[in-house]
Amino acid sequence: MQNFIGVDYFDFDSLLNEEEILVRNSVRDFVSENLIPVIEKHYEEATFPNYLIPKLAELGIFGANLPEKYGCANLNNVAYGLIMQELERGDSGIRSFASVQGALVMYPIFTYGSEEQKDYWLPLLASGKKIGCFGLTEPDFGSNPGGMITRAVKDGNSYVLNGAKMWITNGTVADVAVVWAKLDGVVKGFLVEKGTPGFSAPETKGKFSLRASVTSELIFQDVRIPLENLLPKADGLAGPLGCLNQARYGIAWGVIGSMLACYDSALNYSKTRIQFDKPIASFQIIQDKLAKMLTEIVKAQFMTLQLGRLKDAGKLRHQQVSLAKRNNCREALEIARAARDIHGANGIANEYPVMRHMCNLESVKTYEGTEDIHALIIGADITGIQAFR
Ligand code: TGC
Ligand code: FAD
Repeated sequence: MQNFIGVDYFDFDSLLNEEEILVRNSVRDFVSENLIPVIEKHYEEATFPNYLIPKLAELGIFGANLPEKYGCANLNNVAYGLIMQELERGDSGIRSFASVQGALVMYPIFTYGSEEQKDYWLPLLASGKKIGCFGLTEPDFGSNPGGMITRAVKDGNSYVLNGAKMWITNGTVADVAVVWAKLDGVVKGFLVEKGTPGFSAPETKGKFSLRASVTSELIFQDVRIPLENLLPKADGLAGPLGCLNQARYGIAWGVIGSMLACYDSALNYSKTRIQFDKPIASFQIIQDKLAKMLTEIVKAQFMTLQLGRLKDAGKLRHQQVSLAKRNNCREALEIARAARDIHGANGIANEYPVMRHMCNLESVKTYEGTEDIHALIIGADITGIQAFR
């Protein structure tokens, strides 16, 4: 298979160090060789390519920006972001898998966990021997997770959990769920292991989006877990929201991968598709669409790189993450829609990746905070007036 080139219209690569380029290129090759040849089949059959998990672990993808002490790659946040970009060029489902494992399961254990929890879980999760999920959203509380109903009550040497979570990536296949529930009215994080009596995680069927990704409900009926399964350092809604910053950061990079895949497909298609005796790429309207796509890719690349540099410098504010997540998801969808249009009827066929990316991006725009919620986060920051309620 021919190597994927990507977009480097403004010599973006000159702003990356050797390690960042090496990491990006190895994940890029991995995706070209191992994921792209099989992804359409998985998408059609609504299955996740489980057999790639050990290979992803070998590449150091899970929790790639966490310390080596726990079996992680200890990469900087730009290299981490480039990994997300390359995975999502293949499919948002595989990036989602890596996002959840690293940013939403390993990160909270690393940040809020006890030494015992870190020593036990992080190497298992980094090596892909165990899979995790993150349960925040509930049937009646999505954008407003602070209203959650799921409760934990202390009873002797246990906490007893009751409630339900919905739309949980990897829920059915996870060995451990990071579950957010109220204990005496305060949001706390709990580790709930697969097989704990009263805990079930049925798969959500019938999705038109993120089909190559497992999505589930989590149900807790008098689920008794030991006291040491509480994440001791998470206190209040800021706990789960802190994890979301990590995942939203990864998404801001990830969707650039979808942009690259759609743009690449549209550009190639337009040069070979003949109408009115000429390639459609020779028509001004098509060129305008391609120019707009390229422009948004270049803008997203620079904004997101600076986001990563701020994160590495410890200066990143969560409102900046919201701005990038919101912008990049919206523009990725616009690019996917324009690419779909340029492919004409072929744009709806699985011979090309654009419709799959387009459908995936509808979820990516919604999860980790909808476009409108991120507008309100930015709005509150710049006006000082909170408009959620
Ligand atoms: P609010 O009063 O604003 O904040 C409560 C406390 O949290 C602090 N805080 C943050 N801390 C860290 N990072 C952030 N981004 C934070 N945002 C707020 C805040 O300072 C406060 O701290 P303290 O110490 O004063 O208590 O909370 P609110 O109830 O008004 O809600 C704010 C809002 C709406 C922005 C928030 O609830 C929100 O972000 N809603 C969107 C929900 C969301 O994004 N859910 C995602 C679920 S996980 C998911 O989708 C995974 S997809 C996985 C995949 O990739 O497959
Ligand atoms: P709602 O909150 O009901 O929003 C519906 C609409 O109302 C949206 O347009 C929204 O922007 C708008 N709206 C809401 N409040 C306001 C307001 N104050 N002002 C203006 N407009 C508003 N969650 C997890 O916890 N873990 C996961 O692993 C996970 N994985 C997911 C995987 C997939 C495939 C999907 C689709 C979702 C996943 N989610 C997960 C859930 C996701 O985070 C939520 O869907 C998202 O936060 C939005 O919540 P909601 O769907 O309940 O929509």
